[in-house]
Amino acid sequence: MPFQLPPLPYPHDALAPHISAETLQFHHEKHHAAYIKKLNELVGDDAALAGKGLDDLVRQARGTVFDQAAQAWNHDFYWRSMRPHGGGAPMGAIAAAIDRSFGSFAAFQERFTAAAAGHFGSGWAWLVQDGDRLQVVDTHDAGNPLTRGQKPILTCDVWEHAYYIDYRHERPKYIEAWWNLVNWEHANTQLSR
Ligand code: MN3
Repeated sequence: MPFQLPPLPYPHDALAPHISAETLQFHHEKHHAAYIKKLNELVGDDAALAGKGLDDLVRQARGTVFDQAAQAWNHDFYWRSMRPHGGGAPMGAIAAAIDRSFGSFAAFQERFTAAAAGHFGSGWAWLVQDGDRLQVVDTHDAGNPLTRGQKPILTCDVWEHAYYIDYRHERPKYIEAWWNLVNWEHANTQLSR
């Protein structure tokens, strides 16, 4: 199988109480795993796609191959956008870049929260680098900012499966919890790439 489910970067219970072990188990071992499985089935049937990496598929593929590849990519990036005992104020280069692009961390937080909470239907909220500025964007379904020439820095999954077990229909409560998990080290690593 060309694509493997990457392990979660922390134990299932490591993000509690913000995201429960049950949510992570379903989200990683059922949802994320299903995208990888379907991607392998699609790529296995198509000689033109064999040997391509996930980044290439996200940038080049269309239709169902794009959907599965981008969901595989987005979930791996989402796990790494969070960490146990994360959150708080940003530090290092990302802190300065946020101030430069949004005016303040509070202004960025407000913008990102509004994008994540206000996104209609399934999708993702992102902090991206676009040229020399940071921006908040949201994408529908499997959408990924790489297809718009933007560099992903952080993401929050706003598909219902990301929060329904813990928060039912209350997406804003999940987003509030997500802020306690933000992995600023990951953001700094992406910014410097
Ligand atoms: Mn998901």
